[in-house]
Amino acid sequence: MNPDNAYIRQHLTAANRLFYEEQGYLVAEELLPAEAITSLKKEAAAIFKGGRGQVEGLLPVAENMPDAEVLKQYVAIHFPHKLSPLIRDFLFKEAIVDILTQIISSNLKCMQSMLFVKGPGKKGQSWHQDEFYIPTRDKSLTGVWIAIDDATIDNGCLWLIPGSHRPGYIRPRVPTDNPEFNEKDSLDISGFPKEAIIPVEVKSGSVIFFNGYTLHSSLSNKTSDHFRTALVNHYMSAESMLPWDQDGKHEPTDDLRDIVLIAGTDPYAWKGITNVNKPYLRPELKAK
Ligand SMILES: O=C(O)CCC(=O)C(=O)O
Repeated sequence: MNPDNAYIRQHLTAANRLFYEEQGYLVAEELLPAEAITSLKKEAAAIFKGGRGQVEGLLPVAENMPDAEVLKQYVAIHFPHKLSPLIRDFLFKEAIVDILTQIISSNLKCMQSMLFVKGPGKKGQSWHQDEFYIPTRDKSLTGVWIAIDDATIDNGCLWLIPGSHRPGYIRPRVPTDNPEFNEKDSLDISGFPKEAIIPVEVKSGSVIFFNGYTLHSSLSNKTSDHFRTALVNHYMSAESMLPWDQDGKHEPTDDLRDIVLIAGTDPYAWKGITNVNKPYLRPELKAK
């Protein structure tokens, strides 16, 4: 496969689509305009300052505390679209939805957003497949990773293993003491050759699309002064039910209806919509 086809220049091409099917990811470079990204960055500061509503764990903000000082205290918040109309609008960005409706389905729903701040020294996320956490019935889960800051190897960009979604099963997790990761377990990637594992460095405004079975991770932010802010939204086909109990947080369900319909029609609209997932701060593993 030509890795060049990993890059969406303006519109998705047949070669891009084929690349996505075979490699499980795509990169749309600088897809979103700088002004949109600037507004997102300001919104991130407002959220973590408590300006969009109180979230358990948010710390008091001293008067005139610079945004960077506030943000350095956090790794990520889950479900920010439930606090912020601006972030909710990002779920519907035309340039993103246009691509998703071509790689997933014309009927599209979103069930999760996550806003990563990841300041200097913050750890990364161990190897995983998103479908382990958010199971769909038709393997349509897709991550949309929007770079708010430039993402580099130094500040902890995404790493992934192209083509690793193809076997289409969830791999076992093993314990890890890798200090790069915030978790104590990880998918075992020792069977993959080094060259199979790639960093996805992208400029601010770029968007990475990846399949829910694609193995991915991120390492720690090794800079002393750069954030690696990113908004990550998860989508799936509206045709699939969503048996997602949030790792046991909720009662088992065959179809979690805490979703946002993004495009097309919802065959399950008759079930109504719920609001059970509340915004929460991602817990951080403290250094020993
Ligand atoms: O951005 C990161 O550091 C990790 C993101 C990720 O693993 C995910 O969105 O599933």
